[in-house]
Amino acid sequence: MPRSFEGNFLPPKGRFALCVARFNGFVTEALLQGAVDTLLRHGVEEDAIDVFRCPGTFELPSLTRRVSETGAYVGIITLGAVIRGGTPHFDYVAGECAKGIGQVAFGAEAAVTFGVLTCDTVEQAIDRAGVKAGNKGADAALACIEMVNLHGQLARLRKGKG
Ligand code: INI
Repeated sequence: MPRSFEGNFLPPKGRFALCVARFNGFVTEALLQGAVDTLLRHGVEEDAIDVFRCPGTFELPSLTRRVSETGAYVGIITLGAVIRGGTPHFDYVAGECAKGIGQVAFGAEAAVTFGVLTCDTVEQAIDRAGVKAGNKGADAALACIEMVNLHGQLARLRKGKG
């Protein structure tokens, strides 16, 4: 039987950071609430959670990189909402953000997850922030817990204790 590795949802050791864009705050605050609630319900202590806010989703990658460089966090959850408004701004902001956070995630020690909504309408965004279609902030928090625990297993393998 081959060995198989995947993260579980047990309370992970270490601190979590939430990087949140204030633009479309009525949506991003709901994503934040969903993410914090998920962390707490999975046994992460309230005082192990820090929240960092930036003006908009465009600023999320640079904030996330700097938060990751502190070395203080095992998990970083990024939260934002880009809503199409009939201008090309949407594509630039959404594209830069996804690319930038992907680059940070690739190079970071911490597990970095993506809770950024890209929606055509306000209604779609609200639905994905806890109304009809779940809460993307909660999903990103859950993925982060799983990845932190998987990183823990990989660290034990690296030390020859796996
Ligand atoms: N920022 C968002 O987070 N969501 C948006 O929908 C959005 N739109 O559409 O303009 C948005 N723009 C602001 C941007 O993220 C920067 O904060 C701004 O351009 C300053 O750099």
